[in-house]
Amino acid sequence: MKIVKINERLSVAAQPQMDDIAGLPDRGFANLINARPDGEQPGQPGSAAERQAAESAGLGYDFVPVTGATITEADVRSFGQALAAAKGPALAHCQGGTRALTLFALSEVLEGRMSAQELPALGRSHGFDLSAGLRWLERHMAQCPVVTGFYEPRTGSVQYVVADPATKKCAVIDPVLDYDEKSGSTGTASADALLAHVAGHGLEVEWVLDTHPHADHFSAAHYLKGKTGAPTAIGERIVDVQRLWKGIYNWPGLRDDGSQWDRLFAHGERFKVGGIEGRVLFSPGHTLASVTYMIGDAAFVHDTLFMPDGGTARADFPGGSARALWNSLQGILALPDETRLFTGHDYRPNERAARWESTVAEQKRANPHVAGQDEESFVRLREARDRTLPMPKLILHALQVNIRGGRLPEPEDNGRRYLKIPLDALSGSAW
Ligand SMILES: N[C@@H](CCC(=O)N[C@@H](CS)C(=O)NCC(=O)O)C(=O)O
Ligand SMILES: [Fe+2]
Repeated sequence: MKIVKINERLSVAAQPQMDDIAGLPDRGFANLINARPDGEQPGQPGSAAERQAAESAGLGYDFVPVTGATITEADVRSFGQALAAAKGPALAHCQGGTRALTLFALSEVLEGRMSAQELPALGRSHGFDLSAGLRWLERHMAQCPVVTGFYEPRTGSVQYVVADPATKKCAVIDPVLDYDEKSGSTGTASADALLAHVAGHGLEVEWVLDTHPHADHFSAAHYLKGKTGAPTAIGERIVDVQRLWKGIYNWPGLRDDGSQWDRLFAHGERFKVGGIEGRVLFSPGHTLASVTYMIGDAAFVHDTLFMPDGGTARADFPGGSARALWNSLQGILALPDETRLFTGHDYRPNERAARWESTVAEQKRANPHVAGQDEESFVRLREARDRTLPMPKLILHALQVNIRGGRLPEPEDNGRRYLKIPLDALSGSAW
């Protein structure tokens, strides 16, 4: 059996036979890693026999079966973990050795110990062709935006910068314009922190996206469009929200055609952040217009699912519906298990540190608003909880700004801007 030494910790080989395995400890190996699915070829020993031979020779044994076309990030991580946990030098094999070396190289790149550009040379220097591994990395990177969350503690909101590392293009999602209702002051510190991040990382803003017209803070979309020139967008059903609140505010002059945004997204519409594919899922319930932005493997689910220990968003604002929210949750939970979910708020249950990233699998397992619930039990639970919640402190302040894309009211003849607060328009009073 030809063994190719890659480094002190790893060698790779083609398929070993039983007596090769028995001899591995004498050749200095402590572990055997099998990257080959069972039953690829007649006469192949298979993982059960290999494991038995390895264990009777005193070797550790790991089985990480892949084919060239089916390598996943979990496979790459498993291979890296097997190698890291090996008690001494490991021998990894597949049929000819290429998959074993590919898994190693991909794991080194994902762990940041090697760059993708070094793959071909690593392969060549050991007599392997790693070009399929390089293509895997390119595909993988095209699917994985770098997501930076910015927690805004006054309203528990999470703003995001979502970047394509290959092109340095990014989207900003749900930016916050600061507002202190006691003094009536507005400010841009939260939005400026996003701009500083963008500048510091050499990024270019391609989109300023809102997931829904927020009821608890002002959107900084209009401010950021002014600063970056990037187009703004929101879900197309914003027009329904405009019509609803146009009545509540008695505001005949409000344009209710969504023209305050550069683009209105319909369910299923696609867009790009650099080279990464974006897709829009209509996810109403919290509001009539809510959308989830799916960018590569990351879904910005805003006020649908919070972190698992925070349950779900409320559904009792004008136009809200617990039943619609349940349906939207089903659409999100039908995404692949490993999809990264980024929430729109975190209210820090039990005063834990703020958190905003989960996965579909984690939500299905650990969020009590979805695990073990059905539509009826969820609607009962959601509506019962909503009856206990006072209206958000800023709902009447925020909606008149956010249904115009984050524009403050026009100044009056003295140059000052004023908000308009309808009295006795909403239920949910604090007493
Ligand atoms: N206390 C907050 C409440 C904000 C609020 O109602 N947040 C919405 C999202 S915009 C929510 O779903 N809250 C769920 C909850 O409070 O349990 C405020 O006054 O601003
Ligand atoms: Fe919200």
